Amino acid sequence: MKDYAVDKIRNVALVGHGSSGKTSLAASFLFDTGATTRLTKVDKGNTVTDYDPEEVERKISINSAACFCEWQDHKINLIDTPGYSNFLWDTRSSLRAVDAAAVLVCGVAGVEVGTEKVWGMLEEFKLPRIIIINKLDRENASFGRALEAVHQFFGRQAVPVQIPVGEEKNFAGLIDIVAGKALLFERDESGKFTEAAVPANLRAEFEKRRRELIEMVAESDEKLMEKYLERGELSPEEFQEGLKRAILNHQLFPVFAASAMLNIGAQPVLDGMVAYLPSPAERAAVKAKVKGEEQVVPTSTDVPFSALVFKTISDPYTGRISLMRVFSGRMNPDGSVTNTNRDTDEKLVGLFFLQGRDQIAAGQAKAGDIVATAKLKVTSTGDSLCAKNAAIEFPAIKFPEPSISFAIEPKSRADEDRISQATHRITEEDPTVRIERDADTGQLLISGNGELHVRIITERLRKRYNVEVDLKPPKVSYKETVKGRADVQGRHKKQTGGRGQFGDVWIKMEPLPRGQDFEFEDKIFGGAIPRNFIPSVEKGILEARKKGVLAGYPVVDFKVTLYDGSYHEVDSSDIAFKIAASKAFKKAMKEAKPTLLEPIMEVEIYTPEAYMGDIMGNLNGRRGRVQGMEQKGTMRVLKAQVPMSEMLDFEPTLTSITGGRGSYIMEFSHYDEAPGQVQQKIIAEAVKEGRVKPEEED
Ligand SMILES: Nc1nc2c(ncn2[C@@H]2O[C@H](COP(=O)(O)OP(=O)(O)OP(=O)(O)O)[C@@H](O)[C@H]2O)c(=O)[nH]1
Ligand SMILES: [Mg+2]
Repeated sequence: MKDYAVDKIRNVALVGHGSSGKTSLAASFLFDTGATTRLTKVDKGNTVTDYDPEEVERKISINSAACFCEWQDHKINLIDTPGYSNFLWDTRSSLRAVDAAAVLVCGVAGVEVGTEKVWGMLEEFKLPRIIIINKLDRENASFGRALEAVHQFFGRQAVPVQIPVGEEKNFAGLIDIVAGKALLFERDESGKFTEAAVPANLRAEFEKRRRELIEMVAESDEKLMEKYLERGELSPEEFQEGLKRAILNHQLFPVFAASAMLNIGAQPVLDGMVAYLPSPAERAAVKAKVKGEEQVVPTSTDVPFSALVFKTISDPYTGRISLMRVFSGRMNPDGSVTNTNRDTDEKLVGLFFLQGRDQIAAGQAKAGDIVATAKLKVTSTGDSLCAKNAAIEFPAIKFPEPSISFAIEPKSRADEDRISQATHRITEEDPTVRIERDADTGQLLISGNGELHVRIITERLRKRYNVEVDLKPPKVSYKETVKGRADVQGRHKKQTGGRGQFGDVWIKMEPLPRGQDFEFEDKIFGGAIPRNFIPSVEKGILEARKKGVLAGYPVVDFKVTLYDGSYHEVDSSDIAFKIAASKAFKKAMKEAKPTLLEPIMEVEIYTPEAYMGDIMGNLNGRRGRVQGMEQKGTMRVLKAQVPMSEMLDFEPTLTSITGGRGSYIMEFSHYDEAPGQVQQKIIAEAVKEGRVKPEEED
């Protein structure tokens, strides 16, 4: 492939709510630039970027995928990211590899929960962005309404650089506001178009939007504003430069119009990427720790090599593939690099560009480009690679903690044996998955970002690693605490034959405010217990609190004060005091009005107005408390707090109530006391599972 100078490269992520058309638009780009010979389709399962069998089957993107196209003498590296909430962690890491983003907004639904989530990420990483209102061919699509929603959510900086010609089944193309002409597309998906004058019926709209755009550009810069006020105009150069600078500084987000499915409007978006989005050298400075000190890493090929591994793909055939964004320097395919995080050298065995799953040999890895390599030994996602001794380390990539757990049961002994090997490979690729044995129940737990995520991982276990498992209902992490006080003695005495054991403690237990976890106070005076045994008392309580007396869940938010006790010159030991403390803990907890706490989730539901009533009713049945309601664009946003145990099957319910138009996000909020009836159920369950045993008295 041709060698592109750094100013001829663009790195752009396609982001947006699930199903807004990112993968389809990538398909149009690839076809229009000749990277593919036909227009591929998500619904046919033949796209370049949704190549994983699970993606093909479910027709959604699960993983970020890289591809590139060559357009107007530029190389545009694209990352097609997932929009579905369970997989947004991957979208977030991919944003570390790009210099700008294209935000897709559905022309029917407008701004949705995923749009808002990705927008938040773009703000966090301060990335310039363009907005594409897609699916304008669909029934009920409206550029104006979607734009209105964009304004409400993200502000007036979103300014059209295009307006559509026709909508819904009459969507025929667009007017390029900057060039002042119409582009009329064939509807046969060929991407062919002819240029024409702005049609008379759209003239007024065009003039108005053009004025708006010029004013926004003028407003973004004092000098331009002066010129504009003086002359009532900007020269084409002033306007073009001003527009690009405003986009770079996040003062303006140009809005495009498209139908990815009909391949209408894709090429003008590529033109826009080349003209308005920054090259790697123009982006905001990237900082890293260089030999321990924070510095700017210059986008130059004449300085030491540095790159960030932003994604790892575990391919059963090629092995491990590491995708990296090169920030500085250059590296040959057989070069040696240092993994700064692990302080270990890695030998490269080849470099390539990814076109979906296909590998295209790369002559070099150069500053500003995105490249991949295979078979690195120790490197994982988030690690920095650099020239030997350069010691360049980019900020780590943060991954979310899993929010849901299922128990998995291997179907056979052989499956059980294969699990640990597979677990390693799976977590390497997806650092947000945990597969671990629960210390209390001995059950194997799989944790992830949502039900779909966990289901996809079990499918992957089966298809890729030949491990068959049954998935059991998700577990909710309950906790236990006390509401009252207790004052008890715990005594451990075994003094028959040989060396005896003796420990004796008096403790007080009392509740602490929610979230304060645990406190231990030592109030022993006058040597009732020798000082060296006091840490053992605390340890005994720490160990005992891992399993509460009600249902075997961890005990939180309480204080223990050790205030008296006795010991034996010979028979007292650390272990004897630990046991005495643990006995005292159990006794005290039983006396101090123990109770169960359940996790409460903060839920935000996005829905068209029509379904509000049904959703509120449904939340009531789930013990939900509505906290507030907002209107944003065409959508209502409902905020509520709902116990986690009630939300486990909410996803399919919401889909069926809203016909797939509603969506939600959920985050842990706090722990709250569970109502009596719910507690009884949890306790009965615990007894059945063997988490708590019948009383063990001494
Ligand atoms: N009518 C119409 N349908 C579209 C358009 N773009 C995409 N679709 C359809 O919408 C569905 C989702 O498209 P995708 O390209 O997979 O959307 P996505 O944003 O990649 O979705 P995720 O990756 O799962 O977040 C598919 O059935 C597409 O055929 C469009 O412009 N018009
Ligand atoms: Mg997709």
